[in-house]
Amino acid sequence: MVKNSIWYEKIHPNFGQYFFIENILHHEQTMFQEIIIFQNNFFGRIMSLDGILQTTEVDEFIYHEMISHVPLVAYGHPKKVLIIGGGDGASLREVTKYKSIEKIIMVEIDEKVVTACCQYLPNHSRDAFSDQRVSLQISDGVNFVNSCRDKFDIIIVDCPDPIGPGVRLFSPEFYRGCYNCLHERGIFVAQNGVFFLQSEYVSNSYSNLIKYFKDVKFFQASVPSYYGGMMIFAWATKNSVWGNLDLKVLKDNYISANLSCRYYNPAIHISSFAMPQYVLDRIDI
Ligand code: SPD
Repeated sequence: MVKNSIWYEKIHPNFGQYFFIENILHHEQTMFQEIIIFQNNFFGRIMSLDGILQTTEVDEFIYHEMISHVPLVAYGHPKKVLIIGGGDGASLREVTKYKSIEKIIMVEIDEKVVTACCQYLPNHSRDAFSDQRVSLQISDGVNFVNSCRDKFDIIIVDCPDPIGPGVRLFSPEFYRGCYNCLHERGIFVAQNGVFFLQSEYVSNSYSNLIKYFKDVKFFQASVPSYYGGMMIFAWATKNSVWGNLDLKVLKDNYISANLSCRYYNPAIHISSFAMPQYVLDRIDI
């Protein structure tokens, strides 16, 4: 891989997408995965892990605002948040916007991702790692949730696809641990892939989450660099109190959080839970 060449992402056995490399900023094989960060003249800086595009400077706001603000605004005045993964720091950046939050634990398995992203993707974290409320723990997320005695209002799983270190973050063992360290009224969310190409992520996570959680549903957003259409996020709670989200409550919570977003707003929040019929048919709910 060299300057002025092309980086290919093999999305599917039969096709992929490509990006021109203007400049390579970072290339490293860690204990866990291969990290590449390069410059593209349209998407800005792009990070990939093990050949899979993780984030780009230009469209990351869509993914990170949705994975963070959908649970946080719904909950209203969250105090304790757990982020699993998210080494680039952008979910953390969104979470630290809430003044009500007293404690944020972020568990990332690969310290090298955090270091590389702080250096080459500084706009992702924007100094969120130095927020006094943040505790960054470099460890395995599955072990963390299964040994944690704390209870969180919100758990955000900002993980790669279920490949390499990401596999266990889609397992029943992980979901059981998340259930145990979620507050009774808490909300769990996790990225669940681009449905059109990775529908098995949603169907598998539905059948594994429903073993523990009372209410499991999905919301979506289209992120251009995640090729293939809408990206799905799983949402799971211990009871059905969040069954019918009220626009007025969301607007009040949004205003009192004093957020300024580029993608998220309360109307998008409500509409993101509407799923096309072919998705519902696959999940069988
Ligand atoms: N298909 C790759 C999806 C990656 C989703 N998570 C990326 C982490 C961004 N913080």
